[in-house]
Amino acid sequence: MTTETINVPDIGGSEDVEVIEVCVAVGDTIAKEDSLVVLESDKASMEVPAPKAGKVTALKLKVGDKVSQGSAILELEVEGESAAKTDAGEKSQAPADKQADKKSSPETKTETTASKEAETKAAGAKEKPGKAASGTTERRTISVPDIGGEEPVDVIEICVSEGQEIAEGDSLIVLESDKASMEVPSPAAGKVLSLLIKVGGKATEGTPIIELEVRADKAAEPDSADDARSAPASPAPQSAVPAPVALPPRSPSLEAPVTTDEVYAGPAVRKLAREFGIDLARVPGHGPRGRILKEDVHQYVRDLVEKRGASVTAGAGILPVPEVDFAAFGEIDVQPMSKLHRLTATNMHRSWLNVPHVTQFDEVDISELEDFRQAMKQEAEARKVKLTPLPFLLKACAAALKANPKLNASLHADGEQVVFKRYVHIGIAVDTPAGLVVPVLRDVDKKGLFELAEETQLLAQKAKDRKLRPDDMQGGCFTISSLGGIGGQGFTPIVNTPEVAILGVSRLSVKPHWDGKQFVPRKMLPLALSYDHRAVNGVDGGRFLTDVGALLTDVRRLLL
Ligand code: CAO
Repeated sequence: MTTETINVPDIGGSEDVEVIEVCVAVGDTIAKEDSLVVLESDKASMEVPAPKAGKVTALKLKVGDKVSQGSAILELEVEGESAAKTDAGEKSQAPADKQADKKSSPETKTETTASKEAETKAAGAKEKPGKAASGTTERRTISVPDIGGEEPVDVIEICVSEGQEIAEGDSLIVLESDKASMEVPSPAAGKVLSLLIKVGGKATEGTPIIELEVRADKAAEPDSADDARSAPASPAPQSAVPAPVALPPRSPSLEAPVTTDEVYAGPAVRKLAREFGIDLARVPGHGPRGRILKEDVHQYVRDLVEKRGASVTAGAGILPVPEVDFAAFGEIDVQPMSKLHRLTATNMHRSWLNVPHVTQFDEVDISELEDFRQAMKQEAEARKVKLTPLPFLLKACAAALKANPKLNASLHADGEQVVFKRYVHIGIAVDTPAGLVVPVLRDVDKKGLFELAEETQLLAQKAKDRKLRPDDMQGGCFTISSLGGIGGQGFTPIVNTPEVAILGVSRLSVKPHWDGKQFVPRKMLPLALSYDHRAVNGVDGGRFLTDVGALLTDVRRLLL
């Protein structure tokens, strides 16, 4: 039993590549070819497989570390072998190669240099041009270099177009197998004369990508075209190592392509986009020639979060409702929401998402209240007020709020205290052409029915005339939303935060009521009390609603 250090193999010359995943832990017993780590450069994601089986005794890197060829990955306890430093993936090498590898191990300058040279050549290693005289141009076929395997892989993106001037190193195509995605950079600058490959096609080493017109002065430069042209079919970067590029599917989202053919972005950016679940086609690119950078993706996500935070249709962590092209189904008329509408929608949504709502229902016999109200109508008219059931509801709620202080409260912003209010200000929901507003009547408990009727009318009128001042709508402890003048048998109102309860009033109806001897017609008023269950328990809500019912059933109690 010996312990070996497993190192990062030749990764195509890339240096300071980020470790994005460590696939094993200390104590793990791993099999040969098990994934050890996943590395990601701005060009490709690659998995490093175990060169042999064994037990992991120590990890030498962690997620976020930058590694290059030769960086230690882990220590592996291996049965029956002498201790050595082993490049991960060494397993597929022939013994002779292994020997060579040791000589030009990652620590040695020779191989590092070789790799760098190889990297320069890697893209377009299969060009087959001829030399051109100075001042002239030459036509070259740029082909797929060694991509670490013989299996044909998918062409998922063409990054250039015919007629385009490109620089050396610009991405030509993006290839993707079920294990990895990788970019193929151009080995030379020039003009793209023709595309020899298309999206959806398959490519292996040697598959022609483009015809490139290269200026002779550039063509004559050493280390680029010439070397590449004369390079043998088996390119240098992977010659001493097994296939380094292999990213196995880690999740369906990683596999699922979310981008379109037009997207100009590298694999790392594509991966990032997949992680965020965004469509790269929507992301504006700010790299050279509009290439999408990681920063672009981050900015796009930041903008999206901000936009969604401000949007009335989005909720924290909740998938937005998909956009629908309504015009596809018939004629439509799109109008902007008023500011008030947007504000109301935002408030409603915030309350809906923040408050655990409970709604309790009751039906209250207000026959005697109605008799009294009818009896008072003339007097009310003389005072130029309209005595609807609303002032009675205001009075009853004020009394019930005083009797049930938990509903006349707000949760403190610190989440640790409750603010009980010694005043009773009640808001009334008023429907206006511009939207819903909630003016607040102050000290309802101290006011009489006519005064409340008059004030309600005034505030409702101000609301409809859009003359409410901000302070007319502040300081509410509780809200009444009355749809009694409109109809309906009941509804579940949304708490007007930071208040903790709201009463929804529907239209009264005459119903048969058993009085012990016979059925008698009674005027029944449907009530619905919604409350914030963090502040109000069912018992509190039930007591409050019962109190309101008792006060409305026998209005004399309002005097007590
Ligand atoms: N059952 C039966 N009739 C009722 C009733 C009830 N619960 N409540 C009111 N009515 C009657 C009134 O008595 C009045 O009839 P008369 O003219 O014969 O007396 C008629 O309905 C209209 O009343 P109103 O709506 O003008 O007056 P109000 O005091 O009941 O309400 C106000 C005033 C400002 C609250 C109301 O005009 C309003 O805007 N309601 C809409 C509130 C709203 O939008 N709520 C929803 C919020 S959540 O989306």
